[in-house]
Amino acid sequence: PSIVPPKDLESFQEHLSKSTRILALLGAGLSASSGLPTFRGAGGLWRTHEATELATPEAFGRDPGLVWQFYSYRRHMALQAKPNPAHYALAELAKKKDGFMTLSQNVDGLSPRAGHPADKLKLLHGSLFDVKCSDFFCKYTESSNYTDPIVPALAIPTDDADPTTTEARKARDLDIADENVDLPEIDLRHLPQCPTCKHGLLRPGVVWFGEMLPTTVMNDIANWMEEDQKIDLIMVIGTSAKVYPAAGYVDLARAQGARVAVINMDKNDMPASGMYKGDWFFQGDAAQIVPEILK
Ligand code: BJW
Ligand code: ZN
Repeated sequence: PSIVPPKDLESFQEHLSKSTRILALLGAGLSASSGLPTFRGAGGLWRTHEATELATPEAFGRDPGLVWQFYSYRRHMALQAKPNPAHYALAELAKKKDGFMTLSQNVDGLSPRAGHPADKLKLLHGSLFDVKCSDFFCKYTESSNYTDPIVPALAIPTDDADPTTTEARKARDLDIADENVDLPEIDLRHLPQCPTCKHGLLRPGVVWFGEMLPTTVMNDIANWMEEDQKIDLIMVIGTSAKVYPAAGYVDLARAQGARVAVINMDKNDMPASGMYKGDWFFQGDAAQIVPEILK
């Protein structure tokens, strides 16, 4: 059954069909239905740690073993997860519309796996499957590394459960996120090592707090958004829209004429600048709403 008010659906779809330049800004809520946790609120805890506190250069500097176990777990979960109907609906729209661009804060690889055209998908915060050297002066990077675990020391600790049954497999997968399960101490030498400089630790190719977003990504977006060009619509999907510069694209798009459509589970999670006349707020699970409004 539809959970979208028919009047809103009608006016949104009419605007969408007339729109020639469209942005989609994606956040963790898009992948929530695929079983991947969000950052803030419920689910934002990993063991006893706030996810946002592990996503920092300081945390990696202090305890690279802990941070790698967090990311190794997330790589594993993302590889097990499947794109949901919203990922597919966005990928289809991107293929159909010329003036379309997706700005994704997600690092889980689900949009690419749903077939989203790569030239219309900008990964603002990198990818769990990119890896780079943590030495500032070393330029080593690697993309599309799907090895799970990335090194043997990061294998999820096995318990006594029988690994041949699905239930046991599930229990095993979730083990390391449970704070009651002991986290193994990992010797630094057993963490991923840089093959180029031979002394740096490798780190996930994601953007942590205080770090710059990839320059090429920022430039591509700036070019697409060139000031004098009109933007008709920005869809803000499953994001708390609190992290900058990502959240700032809503206002930049608005300044170029865009109407804003928010798709979020929580009616309080709207862009910082609030809602304007002519905007839409579709409340609910993105995996259900996005395919419905893009139909
Ligand atoms: C559902 C749902 C369902 C749930 N259906 N919906 C200007 C002002 C103030 C501060 C700053 C500023 N400019 C820069 C800053 C500092 C900082 C920042 O923004 N801080 C704010 C928190 C205030 N920004 C940075 O540091 C950025 N870098 C930078 O600015 O560099 C320049 C610079 C350098 C040096 C000095 C100064 C400037 C980098 C930001 C990098 C963010 N990185 C992370 C981790 C990525 C790696 C990883 O995945 O581990 O990115 S943090 C985390 O937040 C992750 C996310 O992409 C990002 C956004 O989170 P998201 O996706 O919105 O998730 P949630 O959990 O917040 O929200 C989920 C939403 O879904 C909720 O609304 C739910 O209701 C909803 N939902 N289920 C629909 N089924
Ligand atoms: Zn290196």
